[in-house]
Amino acid sequence: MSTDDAARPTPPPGAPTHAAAPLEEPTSPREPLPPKPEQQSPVPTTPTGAPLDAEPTDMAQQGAFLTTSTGTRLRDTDHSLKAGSRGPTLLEDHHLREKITHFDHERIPERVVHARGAGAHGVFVGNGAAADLTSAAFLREGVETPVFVRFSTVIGSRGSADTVRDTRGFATKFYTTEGVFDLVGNNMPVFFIQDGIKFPDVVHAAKWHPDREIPQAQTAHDTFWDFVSLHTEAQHHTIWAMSDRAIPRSYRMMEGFGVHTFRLTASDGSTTLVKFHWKPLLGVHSLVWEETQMIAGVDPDFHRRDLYDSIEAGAYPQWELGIQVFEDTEEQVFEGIDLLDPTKLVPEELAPVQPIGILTLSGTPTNFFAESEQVAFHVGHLVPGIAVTDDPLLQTRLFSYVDTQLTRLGGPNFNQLPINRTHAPVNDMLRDGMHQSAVHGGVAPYKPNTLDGGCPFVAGDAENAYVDVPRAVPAKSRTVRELPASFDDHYSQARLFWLSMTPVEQDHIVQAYTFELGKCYDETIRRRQVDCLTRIDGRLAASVAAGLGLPEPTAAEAQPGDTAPSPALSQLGEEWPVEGRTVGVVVDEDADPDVAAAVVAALAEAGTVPLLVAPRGGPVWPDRAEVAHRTLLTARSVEFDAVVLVSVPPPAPNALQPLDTKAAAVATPAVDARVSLLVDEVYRHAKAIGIVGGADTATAVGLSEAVPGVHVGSADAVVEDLLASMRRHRVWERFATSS
Ligand code: HDD
Repeated sequence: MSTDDAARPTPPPGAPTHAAAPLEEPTSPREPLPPKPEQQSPVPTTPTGAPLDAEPTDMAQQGAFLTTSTGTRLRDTDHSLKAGSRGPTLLEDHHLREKITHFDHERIPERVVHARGAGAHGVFVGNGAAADLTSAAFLREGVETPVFVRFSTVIGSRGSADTVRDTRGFATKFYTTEGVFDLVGNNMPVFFIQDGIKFPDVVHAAKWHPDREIPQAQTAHDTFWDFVSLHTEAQHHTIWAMSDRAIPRSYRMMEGFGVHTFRLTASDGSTTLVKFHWKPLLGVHSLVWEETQMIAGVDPDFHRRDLYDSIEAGAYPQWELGIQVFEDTEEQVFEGIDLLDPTKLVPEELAPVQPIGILTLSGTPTNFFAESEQVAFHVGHLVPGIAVTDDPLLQTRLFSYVDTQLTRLGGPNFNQLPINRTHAPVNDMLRDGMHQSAVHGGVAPYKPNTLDGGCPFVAGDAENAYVDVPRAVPAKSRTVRELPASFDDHYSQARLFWLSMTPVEQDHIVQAYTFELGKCYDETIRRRQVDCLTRIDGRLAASVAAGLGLPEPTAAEAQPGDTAPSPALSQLGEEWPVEGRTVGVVVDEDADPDVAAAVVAALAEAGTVPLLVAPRGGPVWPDRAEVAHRTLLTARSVEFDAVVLVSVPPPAPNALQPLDTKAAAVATPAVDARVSLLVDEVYRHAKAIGIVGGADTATAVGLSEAVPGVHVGSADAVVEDLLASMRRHRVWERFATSS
């Protein structure tokens, strides 16, 4: 018995004893698992570009024994040091104080916008098509550049659900040999405001109400609609936000846009204006509104999980980077569209998107905080060959992104954090400050100097110095607080977007406006927004007004002129790969295991992820190895892009059944109510359904082959037809359109 045990008082009679429980933790020290090769953080260098002695992995956990932050090995981390086992805790316990103090400060302020997000590592490979337009080395043919991409929602807090209706951020950090280039874009090509001075206004309006901090991560409330119906330059972005683009199926299936017009500079000094586009190779695909709401409860991490799972399964998401190219004229106007106005897009039919490289995401973060949370993007992180324009939104952003990191990351040295470190040599004269981790040599961090031999020297053209493009400044201009008259058109492109949608997509837009405005309490706000809609389209305004129970709106005095639609803006009408889509394969013990195996094999062969869904967990058939990936209890339709019924499980005795009034109304239901619910939801959400068997099997779940996207027959035929439906993303015919 130790001295301590001797001092321990005997527990009172009846008190629970803490007899030694069986140990489950490993009892002998072992080295921690090393990170996967693709999860290494960028190779650390000092801010002067010299490699740090430490390997990246040396910077975090290492060795077998627990230590303090200064490396002293610890004997105990479960008990604070006390004056006797029932006595007070001693101030001298450094380990206790270090552990609690550090914990107390573990959280940093969340991003003021884009707080909820998820990141991944990857590589960008240029194809050389832009080499004549820009000197940027990473865009040359075959150059491979490491990247980190962070996707995000804009409005919600860090813990909000992934599938809310919102714009998505699509920010890419290219670690080029010439420095870091950040392309900080969104999944929509236009923005709510034209001048950055309005950013606090639009964000305050879109975020929760300040008195109660609700609603979370939504624009379906009075303050947002109050603002956008008054500040009408927001109407174009708003109609995008009411479209299916705002509820993406996956980060892997979103387009990305640099939004602003940028300026490329070539080695010969010539310049061009461009807009950047990311095109997902899996196509642009969205959820349906009811699905998003269900997922927000069933799996709030849906997009984050989808990104990590697909990368870890080797289904690496890919995007083509493309540019629309415009002549760099003094007016900076293309086909009547002011290229400096961030509320305007240029239809791809007028300026095709030319591919300049491919992005592949192939690594998940090793540590969410160190990478996704601490990554700091900035539109001013530019490399030689890429420059900004006078877009007044972009100009303000150039200030905001460094400024915000001072609060969020606690000081001016955030570019020394591993995820933000450039892979190019650094030789700056920035010194000291909070969290300085470099040990700078030399005595003369100033220019000119003799004491450090005049170092560092500035570079010229021959050494690839960044070029500040000499651009024309309007002669005799006066300081003004105004925007050019060309920015005054707030509606014609909102109408362009509306006219470019198919009837199904238009219906979804009508429903979204009706839902969001239906959540507003103030009728004057609803009416004012409907007035705005009359300027976009009469039928749109009338349909929303009807849904809200408002009088039929009168035609707007100023209708925007008719404009040619841009079919490229629609998500429908093409076929896309099905890689990485999940298919629920419903089986039970009565299903033929060989047929089920054939279905699973054919789906996997096509690159989808088949998941066996059975009435209970464990092996599906007594003598076979296949185990259920999901049970009827743990599965929910929203997890699947399509469903195949290999058998139709009958009601299981004593199974936990969802409340299903239809099933309850039938005296002896033939089908497990959870299967009926699954089929109902998959049907409603316009997903493909395969039924292996005959018409009677289909009838058992209330379907028939005549229903669009329902495929009945042999395993082979069902899988083939199902995949054909999935390539079109949804069974669009199932949506009853009003037009
Ligand atoms: Fe911004 C973050 C995209 C306008 C100020 N913005 C942020 C992020 C994205 C965008 C994707 C998240 C980056 C990350 O993952 O860390 N922002 C845009 C786009 C805009 C835009 C596409 C318009 C075309 N932003 C904009 C304006 C301002 C800001 C006009 C300020 C005047 N944005 C910020 C910020 C954030 C930010 C406050 C919050 C966290 C951060 O920067 O690092 O500085």
